[in-house]
Amino acid sequence: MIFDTIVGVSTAIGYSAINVIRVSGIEAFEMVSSIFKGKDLTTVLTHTVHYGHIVFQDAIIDEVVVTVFKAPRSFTTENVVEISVHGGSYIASLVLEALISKGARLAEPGEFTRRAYLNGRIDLTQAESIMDMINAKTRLQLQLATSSLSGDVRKRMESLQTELLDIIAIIEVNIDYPEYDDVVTMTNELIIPKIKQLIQSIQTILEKADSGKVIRDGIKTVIVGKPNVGKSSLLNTLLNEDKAIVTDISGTTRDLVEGELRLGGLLLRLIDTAGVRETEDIVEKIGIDKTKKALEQADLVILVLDQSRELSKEDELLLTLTQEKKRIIVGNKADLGPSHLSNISSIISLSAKTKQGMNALEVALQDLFIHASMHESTEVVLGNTRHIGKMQETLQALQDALHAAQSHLPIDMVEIDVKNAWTALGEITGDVATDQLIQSLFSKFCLGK
Ligand SMILES: Nc1nc2c(ncn2[C@@H]2O[C@H](COP(=O)(O)OP(=O)(O)OP(=O)(O)O)[C@@H](O)[C@H]2O)c(=O)[nH]1
Ligand SMILES: [Mg+2]
Repeated sequence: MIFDTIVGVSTAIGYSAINVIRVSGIEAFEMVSSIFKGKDLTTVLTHTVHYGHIVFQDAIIDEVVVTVFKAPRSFTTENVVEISVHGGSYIASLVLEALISKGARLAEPGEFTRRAYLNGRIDLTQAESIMDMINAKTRLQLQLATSSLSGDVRKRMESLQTELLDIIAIIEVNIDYPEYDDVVTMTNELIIPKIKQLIQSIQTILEKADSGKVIRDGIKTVIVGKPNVGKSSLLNTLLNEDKAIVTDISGTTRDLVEGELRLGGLLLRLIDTAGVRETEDIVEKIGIDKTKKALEQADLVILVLDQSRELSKEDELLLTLTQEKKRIIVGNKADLGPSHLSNISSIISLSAKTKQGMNALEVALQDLFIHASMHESTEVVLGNTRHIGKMQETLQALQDALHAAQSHLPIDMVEIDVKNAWTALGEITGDVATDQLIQSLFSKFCLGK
């Protein structure tokens, strides 16, 4: 496709040494050359770097270095020039202005990447992984995004699509040759095991995706316990800062206090809560309600008990309340002497105050999640919420198809479901993408990307 020439600043505008201005489009070389004093960029080789000056309206704006990428060997597959100017927003804005006066258009957010997609250089999963890479905060998040950038997700989706095509082919043969009566049962015998197998693969991918999601979005970790057991102290110790207020008064924490902890490549979104107990205090009551809500949404619960005391009614209530959750039970205040709670299985003894035993907690946290993560996985790990949603749609459509086939519904009914599965899969890679989807996806990108 031939598009107009766009320009954008690819670096964050602010106080920096260098800004990179990117120009892409059919007239990129001519436009930059018209304001560049140095080599004639329309005649230089691709992938070369040139020193010179940006001159506009007879004044030198900046001393720059330009990099030239000739179509189709560039990010967008178009002619691309990257101009490295000095930092600060003023110079960049002058160069933008100069290029716009030569006919370039200011790029919309994500427009460079959109062009790379529209020109067939990358698929949707790769475009999205660029955004995920920019947003990554941990090593695993980055790893997840880069594996998708390399095309792993696309390849896996294509292999699933091939399997779907297999099924569609059998159905089509049946529709084209309806005169053979025995073909109907024959078709069911052929496609039911194939659909079942596909359902199995997709279920495995979705199970893996759970850990992908955890890597991408972080683990929502809620610290709960009765008042005064040291929840806020534990949060502060984990974060290594005095984030939450700690006092010896029960009911100190009234609202949720949050902090982020990076642990072995994982991101924990820690939430300290108000201690749970019966209370008449209206503010505390609201806090406790929030605790219960946070508990429902938690990926992981750290239940804190005070091991210097016997188990109380409130502790028991919380043990029951969190039973179904992925949880770690902590026996805090280990510095105060022998534990009264050693009968509770897999309790981790530690002291938020002296930090003894904190290591064991970190190991337990990593064990819970890293095992399930991408390291030992041979199946592709989907980390992107949109992809996971589409995968679930695919699964649903296939389950409908299976049901239809098993109930001996007319074969064209089965085909509708199989084709729905095909469409949902195609929407992951962008094979089947609506303009609206493309528009909304790319508008989430930063400017100049
Ligand atoms: N000896 C000892 N004291 C601790 C330890 N952790 C917390 N404390 C003390 O226990 C008291 C309560 O600590 P907090 O962290 O405020 O407890 P909390 O669970 O957040 O309490 P609420 O917010 O009221 O629910 C404070 O006096 C802390 O100094 C510990 O490991 N050892
Ligand atoms: Mg507290």
